[in-house]
Amino acid sequence: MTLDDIKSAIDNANNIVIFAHEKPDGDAVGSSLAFYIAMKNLGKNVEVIIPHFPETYKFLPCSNEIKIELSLEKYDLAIALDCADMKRLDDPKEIFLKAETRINIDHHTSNVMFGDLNFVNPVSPACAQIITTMFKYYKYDISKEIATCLITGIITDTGGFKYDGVTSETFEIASEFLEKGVNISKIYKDSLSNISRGKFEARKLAANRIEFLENGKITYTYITKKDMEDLKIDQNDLNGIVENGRDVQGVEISIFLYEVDNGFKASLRSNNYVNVSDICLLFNGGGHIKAAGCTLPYSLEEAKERIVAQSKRFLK
Ligand SMILES: [Mn+2]
Repeated sequence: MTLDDIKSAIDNANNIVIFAHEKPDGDAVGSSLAFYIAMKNLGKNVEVIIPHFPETYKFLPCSNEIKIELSLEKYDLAIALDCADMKRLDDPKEIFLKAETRINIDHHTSNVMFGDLNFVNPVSPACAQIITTMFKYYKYDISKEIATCLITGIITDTGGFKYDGVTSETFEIASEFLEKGVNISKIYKDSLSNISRGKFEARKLAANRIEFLENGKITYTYITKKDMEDLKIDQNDLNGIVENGRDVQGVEISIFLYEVDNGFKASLRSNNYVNVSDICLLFNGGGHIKAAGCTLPYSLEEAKERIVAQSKRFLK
């Protein structure tokens, strides 16, 4: 079975490299560091590459060991975590492709099974929860450091245990980790509540621009490159903006656009019945049923028009 095949691949590898998705969130970062520490504990020569590491997660153990450039050209094993497809994989993608064996561990419904070995569970609320289950199955020692990284992934991808993907296992894991001495309350604050001034200003600006469309069933807002320059922030500081629209009563779909080199990235959230991953797939993106994204290579006006037009079609 796949889980055993992955274990053999790990056992047989000397040099391992760990990748996450571009613009990594708490799940991508937490999963990567948990895997990294576990591989180090096994005595592997392991590297984790995150070219743009978000400041928010500097509190995680071993975050100072994350590489922005890799030291080898070819690895025995490359592991992609929390990443649905090759397009979203962080750079350098070619090093991932060149590896002897490629493993894909993820929980996105839109995962395209791009690894030689794929362990994908779309009903798991976080990649970190899948990894927790794997480590238990492998009887790896889940140290306090590893548990801190894993619970950070779980807390951030569940919005602090509040999304409906949360399972009873999620709370069992949290309970076990609490017993190991992991400070869940502090992790919650560090990763979800405490935000920089720049991030706060970006949220304020985006909130001021929110438009209510389709009788208040859709919210739309945006941030341009110029805004990011003015506020001295980067894309990592935009996490959470799309949630603001979703929290308003009567809203089914929240749309947030932010400018990138080739147009705009769209981040979508839904409340009850719309599958936003399906909307984003129409634009070659994807994600989860209630949280997804895509790239719109258009001007702001055209990007807005296209994504809103498709979103409307999904409303009841
Ligand atoms: Mn995730």
